[in-house]
Amino acid sequence: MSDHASGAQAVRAGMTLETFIMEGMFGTPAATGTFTSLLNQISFAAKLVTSQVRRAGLANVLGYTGEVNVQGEQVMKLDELANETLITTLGRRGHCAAVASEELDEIQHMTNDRRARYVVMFDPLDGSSNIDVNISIGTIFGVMRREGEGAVSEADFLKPGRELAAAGYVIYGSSTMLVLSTGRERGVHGFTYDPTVGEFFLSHENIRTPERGSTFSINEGNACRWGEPVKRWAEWIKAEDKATSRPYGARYVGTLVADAHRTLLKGGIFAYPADKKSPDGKLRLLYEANPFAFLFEAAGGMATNGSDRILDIEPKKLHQRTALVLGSREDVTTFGAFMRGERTA
Ligand code: P6P
Repeated sequence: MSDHASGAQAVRAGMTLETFIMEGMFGTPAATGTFTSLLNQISFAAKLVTSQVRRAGLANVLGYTGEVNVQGEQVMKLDELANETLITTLGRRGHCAAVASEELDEIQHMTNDRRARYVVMFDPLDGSSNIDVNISIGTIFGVMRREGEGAVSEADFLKPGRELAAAGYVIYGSSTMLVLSTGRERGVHGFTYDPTVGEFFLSHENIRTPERGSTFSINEGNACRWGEPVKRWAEWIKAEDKATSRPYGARYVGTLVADAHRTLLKGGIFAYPADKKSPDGKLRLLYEANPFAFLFEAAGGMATNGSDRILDIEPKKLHQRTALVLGSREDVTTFGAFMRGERTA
């Protein structure tokens, strides 16, 4: 490109998330003012949580609250703070009828106004066990459009992920980045936060997951609990074979948002399979697996529970768990072949 970007590039270079949404670049859903406004609310909540995360060590919001959440996990102060921030922000402007959160046993109603056409599910702070050691954490969210004129209920959330209107995440890493999609036809776009301006700027337009990658991401500390097919796949991917560019490199942060973000951009495979300790898988369908499955498919990648498409799973419970395999089409397809016994090496 010449020293001076052409007009179009120059305009897009300073493109904020808010402008990108307002200009309907996320496609027709954003054409309705309420959807646009809802996405901008989520962006604002991300700015507030970023500020809390970046000051956590100073603002005495590290450590445990002493409570245990519905997952049976100890609640970090920052978990609670992020949860409250999202609820308060989404409760304004009247677009969000209800929310479901990893930190709430039940859905929380936000308004009785039937004009509120959306519900939002989220994990307010994923990877919170990593907060105290300054490892990347994140927020994961999905937006579902309500059907019909009835009162909002849990049924509005218990729909397959393929019906999501939008999904995204915020990763609080070396920089804060918000990644968002309203579906395959409109792509996946990343916006990096500039704290000196207080805005998210378009930094990764039209993210595409490579057809195949070179890293695998799984907690090998669970290997003794895996089924035989997963063990065979793990041995295969670590074996020396130049013709098929193996072994793959091992990468595992232990925060879904971080491992999934790297895999979305660079390709490869992330897997949290079911095992003897977590027979239904560990990760949550509604606010962890579905949003990432939506993003990976929109970026040309793939997301299964090992064999079946995540986005086709019919949810039965708000906090139900699932096995989750995300990544490059070729790598996830190979994993599935091992799981179905079609491959043993
Ligand atoms: P394990 C973090 O606690 C989390 O919910 C996800 O962010 C992450 O992918 C997973 O659990 C890590 O679990 O068992 O490997 O520590």
